[in-house]
Amino acid sequence: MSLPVLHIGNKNYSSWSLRPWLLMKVLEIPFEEHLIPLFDENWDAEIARVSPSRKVPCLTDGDVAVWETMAIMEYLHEHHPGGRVWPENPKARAMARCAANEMHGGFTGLRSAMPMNVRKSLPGRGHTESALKDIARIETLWADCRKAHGSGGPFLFGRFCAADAMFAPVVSRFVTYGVDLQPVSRAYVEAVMSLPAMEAWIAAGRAEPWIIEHDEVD
Ligand SMILES: N[C@@H](CCC(=O)N[C@@H](CS)C(=O)NCC(=O)O)C(=O)O
Repeated sequence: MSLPVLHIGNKNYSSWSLRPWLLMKVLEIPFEEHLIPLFDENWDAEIARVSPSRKVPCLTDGDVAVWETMAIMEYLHEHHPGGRVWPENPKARAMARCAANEMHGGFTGLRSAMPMNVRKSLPGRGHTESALKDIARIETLWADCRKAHGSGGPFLFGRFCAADAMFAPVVSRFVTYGVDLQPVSRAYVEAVMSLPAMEAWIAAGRAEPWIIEHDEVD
């Protein structure tokens, strides 16, 4: 039987692609990766072939296509039960889903002022009022998750789960833009950045030749 295929965009820029990719790597869920460089000359034809929404990420598993990041997380949860994608504890699981969905639907101030760019170091850039407001909320959320359910490990709910995957691009942005953080957040950033899969994604992003002007704040 063939492996599911995760269709992703450029590793330097595609924050949505990083999320399911990292989750599957950390949880050792086997998959093949298909990278389509965003907006290059083959983009329109390639993305139309694999993703109904014409966006990445999209997971194809046989004749099933799953697009939208949160839908991919839930699909993986159904196919890999046992408290790996979401925490096993129901209270922790509810909070993890809230945190992940808050990330999915929000923090637009941060996302527009500090686009993910793993190969750059831009300390002090992008610190707009709305980005700082989002950052304050993220720090509170991370601290609440760690305090309530984080005793079993260094991640939001102890062991790495989908909520951590959702925040991995935020972690990367905090590093790129030199965001000043509380000690709890700093320790969490360190834990995510030290994941071998995160290091591998960043190394691959740094090696990419493509530049998307729109995502370059300098
Ligand atoms: N809501 C979508 C967002 C996906 C998304 O915006 N992906 C970007 C790349 S990071 C994309 O494919 N952009 C192409 C386009 O907008 O045409 C999700 O959760 O997966």
